[in-house]
Amino acid sequence: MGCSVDEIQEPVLLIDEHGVKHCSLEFVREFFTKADKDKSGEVDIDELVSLLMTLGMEINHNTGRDIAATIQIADDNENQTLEFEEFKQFLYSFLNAPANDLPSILFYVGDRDESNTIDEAELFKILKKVGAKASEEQVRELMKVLKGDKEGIDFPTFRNLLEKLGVI
Ligand SMILES: [Ca+2]
Ligand SMILES: [Ca+2]
Repeated sequence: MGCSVDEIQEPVLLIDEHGVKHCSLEFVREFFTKADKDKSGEVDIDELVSLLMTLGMEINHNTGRDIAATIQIADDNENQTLEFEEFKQFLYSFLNAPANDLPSILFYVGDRDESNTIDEAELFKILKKVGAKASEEQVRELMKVLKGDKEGIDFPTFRNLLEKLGVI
């Protein structure tokens, strides 16, 4: 049995040793189905906002803008709506990134496997999204230096990298 909207609370969240919140896939699916009122297989901003409001979230000008910005970053195929995979990344970012903090939003939306690090493939996607000017070769070299023998880079390193590349 899944969770209903009224039951969405802490228990569906797993908080890891870094304090990062993760949703179970079952929960994301349930949440997606609830949000996708017209059953089109994608969630638009109106559907999302109305669901968040039914969850008791107050949506003002600022939160609305923040949600819109996060949707834009999560919207991989740029059709202005969120398909399931995109929705999953939206939710992950929404749970973890502080409002209006672009580097954090990019980090969590971009961290597809929720590893709390950004690997090379994830980084390329993010940089493409923000239209970074660096070449693939430059980024690959930078990444090699930054991650050392680890799988990817952590948030402070990621933020630094965005600054170096002039993205933020
Ligand atoms: Ca989309
Ligand atoms: Ca990752």
